[in-house]
Amino acid sequence: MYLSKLFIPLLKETPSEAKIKSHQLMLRTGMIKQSSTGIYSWLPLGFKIMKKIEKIVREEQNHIGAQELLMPTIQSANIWKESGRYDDYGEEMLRIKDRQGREMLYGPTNEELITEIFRASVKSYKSLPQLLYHIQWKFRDELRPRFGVMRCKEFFMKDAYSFDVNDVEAGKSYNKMFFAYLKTFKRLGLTAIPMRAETGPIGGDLSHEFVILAETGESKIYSDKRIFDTDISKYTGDDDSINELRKKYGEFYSVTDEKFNKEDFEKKVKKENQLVTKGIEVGHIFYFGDKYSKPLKCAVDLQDGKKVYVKMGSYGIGVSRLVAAIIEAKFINNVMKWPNSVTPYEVAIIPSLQKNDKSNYTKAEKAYNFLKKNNIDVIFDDTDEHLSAKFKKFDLIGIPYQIILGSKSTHDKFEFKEVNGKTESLTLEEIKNKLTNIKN
Ligand code: 5CA
Repeated sequence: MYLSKLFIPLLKETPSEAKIKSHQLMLRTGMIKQSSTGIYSWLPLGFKIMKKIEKIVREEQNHIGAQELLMPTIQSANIWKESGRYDDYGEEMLRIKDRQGREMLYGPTNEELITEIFRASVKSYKSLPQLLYHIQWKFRDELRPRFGVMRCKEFFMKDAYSFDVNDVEAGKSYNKMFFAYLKTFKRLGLTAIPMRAETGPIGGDLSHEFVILAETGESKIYSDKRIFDTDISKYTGDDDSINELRKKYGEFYSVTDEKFNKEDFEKKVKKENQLVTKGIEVGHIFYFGDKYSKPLKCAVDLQDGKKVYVKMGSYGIGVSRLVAAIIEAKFINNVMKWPNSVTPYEVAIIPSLQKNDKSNYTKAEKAYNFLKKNNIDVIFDDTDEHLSAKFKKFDLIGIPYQIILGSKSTHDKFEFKEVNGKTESLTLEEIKNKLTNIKN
């Protein structure tokens, strides 16, 4: 992609309404544009990053055997009346009527709808366990939408639902998701810590929030620092190994403020290991047994002929929130660097271009064509801005590698720089090999 052709409405100034880095940066680099309070359009740069996050989330869901489906954004109020949540949910739910006067709503979450889908077809224990998920827009008429896409009204979420015959089997589904979440966040370049949390309007009595540390986070957290040393790569993902992993995490105190107990914290965590800080909730998982299956009469036949209400859990990841969360975690000293797994482009070619001398442009274009031919997703800054202005711009855009054509590049060597890392002088072939290795 030629930068001059990319639809990327860069802003020179930081918009005054943006209070945190990620919001400022997303507006300045034209990743998003506010359409109305708490509602955003995703422009090409931001959308490309979100799609890459979505792909990783999807791959890890598929990996544990979850099956993808798609449910509508607009739901009938009837199923919410059946579950009893229609009145409880309050003003966060956007309620609408269709032309026949039927009560509808824009789905804030889908426990009712998935239960309705499930009960219509599954009748026997033989079809269980089931893990179903969708990646879809959700709407919550938040009282105080803020921080851009971090807390907005319309957001993109992966939501999964598990169906099991009893608590023991349901625990296995919960653990599978727990493991898939840790792997997902690791692939996104994040350290997300599972913390015992309140269940709120979703309900149930077992729940973990997955939180990444950030000063700008809305969740206050209390934890034992040693929890950050847990290495998930040792765990294979079978039931026993995930049990071990859950136990390992269980050894360390880590809760959000609703679950905080000062006495407990001080008793269980030595002073030097106590960590009290803030974090961003990027995922949340719940186990709520038959909270929805019972009122919605979603039961299956057991082997002995008895009927049992299915035991359910639900598992969310804030896909659009993650775009902002990654920025909060990775934007250091005014320089952004996207993790390789989600970067919008793998490398940027940044030439110094003089009006009367076409040689750098020709060389840059040659490098661009060569890398593209070798399946490297590359962006070529073909604008005639001064090199220092280009660097400033790329400090914000955050492409992790740069090929710089300035005073240091020679006939067949290029200055290859890892953002916040070292600079080397490499041939095009060497650059291609390096980038291909990074990708794989
Ligand atoms: N159905 C459950 C399953 S998890 C559920 O809705 N859970 S939730 O309310 O915790 O939301 C799941 C995830 O969506 C959160 O962890 C968060 O990352 C994201 N999320 C929730 N509300 C917002 C919002 N207003 N703006 C952006 N992301 C949000």
